[in-house]
Amino acid sequence: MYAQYMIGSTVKFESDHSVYAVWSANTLNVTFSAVGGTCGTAEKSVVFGGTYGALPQATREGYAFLGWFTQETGGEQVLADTAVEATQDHTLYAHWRDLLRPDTSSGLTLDPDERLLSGTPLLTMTAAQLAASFENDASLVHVASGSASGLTTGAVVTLTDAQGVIQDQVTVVLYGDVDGDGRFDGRDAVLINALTQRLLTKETLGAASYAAADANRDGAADLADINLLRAAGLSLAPVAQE
Ligand SMILES: [Ca+2]
Ligand SMILES: [Ca+2]
Repeated sequence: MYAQYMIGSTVKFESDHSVYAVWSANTLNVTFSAVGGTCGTAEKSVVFGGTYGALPQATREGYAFLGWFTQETGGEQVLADTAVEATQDHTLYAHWRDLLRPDTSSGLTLDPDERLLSGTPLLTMTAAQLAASFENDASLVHVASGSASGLTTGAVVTLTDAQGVIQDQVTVVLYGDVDGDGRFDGRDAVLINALTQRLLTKETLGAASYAAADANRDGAADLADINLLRAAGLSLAPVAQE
């Protein structure tokens, strides 16, 4: 003899006991394969004819999670409202988009949210050297340098796949080079001043120039940065990037 318990039932037992899960025939087990990444949820139960419901997130360093698919390569994407049409237990596979990953030895820092690239080596690198400073296949990394003389704030690094489809894009920041000419001088100071006067905003200036305006990287663009740029212009010295 057995009793059936609903989820949330309060059950009182008089003695030692065993409880067995009895799945009805149309309950299926879905396994999540993170394919190189990690996922906190290994599996979930779904019901044939129902929907998949909430699906877990997967994470992988240096990649963007695209969602769950029926095949490791290709296949159909499965969303929370996708109907369960499979009649057997099955696996869903994480798909990933490749992101730019600077070599750990490159001295470059990538802000993962703003997609801004910074670091002292940018002061002296050529576009070709920058393109070779990533873990990614160098033939898929393209640098629009911004200036013939070298890298500047606003230079764009693009990662494509073998078919040329853009996978990721990051923008160079040289702290202090607000106007993106690769120099550190009074013209940058003028833009920082306009920012402090609220004549310019992050939106009008762009994320890279806005980040560059905090030349001493103390968290605010203000008089100290203006003075730093004026001094840099007089001495024709670059602003320290570290
Ligand atoms: Ca400049
Ligand atoms: Ca500052």
